[in-house]
Amino acid sequence: MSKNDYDPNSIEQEAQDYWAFHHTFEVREDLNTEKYYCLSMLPYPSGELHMGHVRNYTIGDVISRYQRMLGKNVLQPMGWDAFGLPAENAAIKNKLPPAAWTYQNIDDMRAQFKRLGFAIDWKREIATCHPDYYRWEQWLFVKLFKKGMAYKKKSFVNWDPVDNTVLANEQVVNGRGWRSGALVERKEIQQWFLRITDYAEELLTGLDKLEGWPDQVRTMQRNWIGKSKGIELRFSVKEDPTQQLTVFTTRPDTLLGVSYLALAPEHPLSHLASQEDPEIADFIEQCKNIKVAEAELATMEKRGIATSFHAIHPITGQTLPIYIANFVLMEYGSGAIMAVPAHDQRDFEFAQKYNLPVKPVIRPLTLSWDYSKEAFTEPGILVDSEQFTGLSSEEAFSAIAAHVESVGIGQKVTHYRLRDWGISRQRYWGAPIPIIYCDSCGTVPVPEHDLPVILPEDVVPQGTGSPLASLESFYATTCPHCGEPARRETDTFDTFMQSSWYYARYCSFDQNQAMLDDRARYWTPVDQYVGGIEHAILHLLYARFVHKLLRDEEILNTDEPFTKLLTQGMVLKDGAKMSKSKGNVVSPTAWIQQYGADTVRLFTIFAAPPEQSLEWSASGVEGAHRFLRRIYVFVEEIKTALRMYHPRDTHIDVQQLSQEQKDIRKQIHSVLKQANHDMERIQLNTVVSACMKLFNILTEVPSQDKNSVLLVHEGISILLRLLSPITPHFSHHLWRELNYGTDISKASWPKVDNRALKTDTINMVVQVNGKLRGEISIPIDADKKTIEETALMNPHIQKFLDEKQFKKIIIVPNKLVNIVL
Ligand code: ANZ
Ligand code: ZN
Repeated sequence: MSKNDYDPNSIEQEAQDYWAFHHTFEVREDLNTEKYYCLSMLPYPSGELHMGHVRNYTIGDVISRYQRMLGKNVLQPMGWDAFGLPAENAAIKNKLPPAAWTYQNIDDMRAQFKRLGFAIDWKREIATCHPDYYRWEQWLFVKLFKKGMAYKKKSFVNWDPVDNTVLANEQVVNGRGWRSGALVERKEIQQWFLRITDYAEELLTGLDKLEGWPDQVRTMQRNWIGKSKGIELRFSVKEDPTQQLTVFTTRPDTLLGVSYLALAPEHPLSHLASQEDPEIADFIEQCKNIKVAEAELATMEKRGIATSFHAIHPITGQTLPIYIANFVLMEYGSGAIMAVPAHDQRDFEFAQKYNLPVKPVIRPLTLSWDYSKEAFTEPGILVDSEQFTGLSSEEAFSAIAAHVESVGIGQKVTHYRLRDWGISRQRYWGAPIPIIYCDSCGTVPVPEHDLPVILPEDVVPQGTGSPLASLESFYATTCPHCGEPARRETDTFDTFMQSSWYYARYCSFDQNQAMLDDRARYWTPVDQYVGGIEHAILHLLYARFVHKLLRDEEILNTDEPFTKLLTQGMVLKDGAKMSKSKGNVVSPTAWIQQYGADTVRLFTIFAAPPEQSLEWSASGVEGAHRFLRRIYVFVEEIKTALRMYHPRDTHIDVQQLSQEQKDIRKQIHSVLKQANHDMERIQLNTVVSACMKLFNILTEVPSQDKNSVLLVHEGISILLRLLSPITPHFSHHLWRELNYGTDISKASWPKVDNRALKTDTINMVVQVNGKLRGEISIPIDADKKTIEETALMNPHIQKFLDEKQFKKIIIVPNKLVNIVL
């Protein structure tokens, strides 16, 4: 390699040393400068850098560096989502404690991240498995427990009867335990929950204001919260006048079409029915062992069993059978439904199977409907509905709701699909839940001065049972109230707990007296959040919820944590998502070694718009590298000429430029204008296209005089600054080489010179009495009087003018002059 050759490795090392030595990316709170908090979702420390990371963090880094050059006080931190299942699985395999594996991975990955040159304030780094971090989560939990926002209730888990352990959903493979192969059972155990449902309405309405979020994500969150308006209606039970059966329906307009009622298997009335009937007991038992995701409800086979109970229709007085059905969920509404087979597809399929009547009560407005084939589920006009016949579905909703309210058997209600957040995990590698159980005092939170409850880090899980539950040194303690021997909670927090407030902790990373402080109020909300679409629902919803909890504790002072959200697309290889299971993973490390970080960064930015999927391409990487090399070689060639001018002598006197040079300068600034526009809307790939265009313009400047050199001088300075967020090392090096300054990351973002965009003169057509008679050329900023005079003086026009007598002159700016005689 000759001395003039582009050598990314040494250039990148040199730039990174410079930034480290000057603490370039460490930031402080500064009330005099506009703050900008740019955050990328924190990685799980798997130990292996992959292309998804490179893409995510490069996009975040480009935004951060750009905002920095706009003069803002920019925070970009990094940390590790360090608890979780993979570490436990690795521990079982390697017979090493998860802690050792995790800390080693963090060290490896930090080095890989640093190699990419991200503008991160590394002194704020956090690892969520560190007691300094999770102690504040425990602290918050205790506060929430005392307020009643955290509570315990029974809920189902996947139980492996051979390994005697609770399995995470991803450890259940085809209904069997991943290690033992045993059929997984559903088991009900006590677990901790946070009352996110108290915030359902605010979480929903808040989405309207999040205009900086993709619509897709907002829609997904709306659907997840699932607000439904309907009525709750009580049916009397014929056989037992002490019983009333409450159903929830969103379609009170279909009330006259009810042909049976159906209960969830866990419903109390189902339980009552099972006591006298072993077949019913058996059916309920079978339902218990089938775990249904909500999405499967629509497609799975509808099964049920009749009870001996009947309900009385509140309007017709008719007797309706009561079934137990596998598609009715205990956790939604009231756990019981009024079934209308003519207008609900699930009810229809069930009715077909068990020979129950289908009674149409809603007719479509126009088309005709074959009610024996499938349910008609749209709104329409009521038929066969007594006094409500002839109403529209909408009118009937109000009329029937009013009716049931007036006779005292029901009322309007709103339900949310959102459930409270289950935060207990029966796992070892997580933050301990700070609760103590005492035989006399009950459930006691760990007092603040005893926090953190530290997770022992030297445990190697075996995959059977819960390690903490059999670790006496952990669970044996004394009651904070009465001092008697007591037992610690051995469940740990869901890892979503850690990722729902880390963005705030970066601001107060070294605070050991409180969870957060003024610095968190200064930096939050995050101005730009960048991460994967796979977090569209849970992570983002939990973080929004915890932000509101912190606001209500007066720890934070805004409503939402993330003002803008960018969800970057996937990285594909040959059209398929890069993933270990597909065996098509391209490791970025070797590519970085061969071509340098800047090339890999440039490739990931150029190959696709940030939100779309990116197809990995070796030739694309080579192309990116060639582009940088061409710039490098070009700069080497013109270096001597450019260096003759000190930056303060490089002012271009526009008046002195030739027409050709003016045209070139116009091209440079119109490319810059487009690049700035795209940068602002984070359309980063076309910023790179702009850089390519700009470079081509510069290579074609005919170099004759001082002004040509100055033009190239200006153009290269723009080019390096446009590129610097994307290829920071490369730009840093050449910026210094050309004596533009010492640190391009502190240079100001290039501004468009609007004068350069203007053409000096424009042509206007001249009409006399509406007829085209000539054309004039006038200065672009000419005033009305000048235009009029130029038109009137024009020899072609003059011959049409009658002794300069005219009635008026109409001017259409930049277009035409009409002289009316
Ligand atoms: C009668 C009816 C007639 C219904 C009709 C729908 C259409 P969303 O909109 O999702 O809230 N339902 C109520 N509780 C249920 C439960 N625990 N498990 C399963 N299904 C339940 O859905 C509300 C509708 O889902 C309710 O309105 C009820 O069926 C059913 F033509 O009542 B509907
Ligand atoms: Zn006690």
